[in-house]
Amino acid sequence: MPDDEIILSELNDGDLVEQMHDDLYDGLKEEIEEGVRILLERGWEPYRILTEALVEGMRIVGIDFRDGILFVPEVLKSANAMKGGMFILRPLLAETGAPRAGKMVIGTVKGDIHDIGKNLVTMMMEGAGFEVIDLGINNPVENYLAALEEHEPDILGMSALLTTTMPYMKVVIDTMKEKGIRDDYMVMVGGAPLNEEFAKAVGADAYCSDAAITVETAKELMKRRHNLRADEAGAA
Ligand code: B1M
Repeated sequence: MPDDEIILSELNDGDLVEQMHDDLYDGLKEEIEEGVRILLERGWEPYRILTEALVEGMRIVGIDFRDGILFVPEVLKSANAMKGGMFILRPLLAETGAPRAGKMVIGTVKGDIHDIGKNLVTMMMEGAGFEVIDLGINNPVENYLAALEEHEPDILGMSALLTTTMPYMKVVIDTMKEKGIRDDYMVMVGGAPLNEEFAKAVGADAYCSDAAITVETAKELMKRRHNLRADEAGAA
């Protein structure tokens, strides 16, 4: 073993998390998986590992990608390492045994292949007791419509990470309107370049800035929908 090799298990929590940011940057999947396991053994909550070690590390990768220091092949390796860590955390985040809170169909829009954020949202929603049907990436409007018909969810979620693909959300919502099914679902949208204003402009019910807020918002919308239906039933 070379003298300068870092033994992850010998680092204190702070140094380990920093080392994981570096390892994510370098796309070292096995090291990320080991780091996640060590933090779990030390009693860290899965959600804390996700946010402080993985999401924060990916934020740093994003800055250097933007600034032309990292390029697509390197960022793909980082994404792969991140997915390795997420794979370990996924069942733990879903392990709440909560009753079914609702059903959501989610997918990244046409032309867009970013899926890390969407996968995180899926994990957190499942953890909160939602059934989630994940359509994956690069979804044309037909995929969304077919999934709505097949799965009859309460919520349609759409993700977009590019300013060039985010307008496609309006195509999906407008098509739902044309078909007279828009109001049958709650539409939630998210992705780094979006904001509240955009969500309103495309006709979505809610903008979600991160996975935890997505869960809160979904619960809130489900409650509202439930109350509305109870009122309608009472009035009938
Ligand atoms: Co891309 N990329 N990328 N990329 N990439 C960004 C988005 C970019 C901001 C980088 C930059 O310049 N700083 C930039 C977009 C610029 C713009 O549009 N203004 C960009 C670009 C330009 C590109 C390419 C065009 C590069 C090229 O080829 N020249 C290309 C496009 C490919 C395509 O999609 N057609 C491209 C490719 C790639 C990779 C394939 C290399 C890889 C994706 C791998 C993968 O996803 N499997 C990649 C990555 C990894 C990134 C960055 C670095 C990280 C994205 C990420 O995973 N973030 C990203 C920079 C950045 O965003 N900082 C960047 C971590 C994730 C946890 O956060 O996705 O925001 P996020 O998700 C959050 C919230 O947004 C929210 O909750 C999530 C969890 O908290 N959320 C939702 C997301 N979706 C939601 C849906 C919901 C609710 C909440 O529904 C209800």
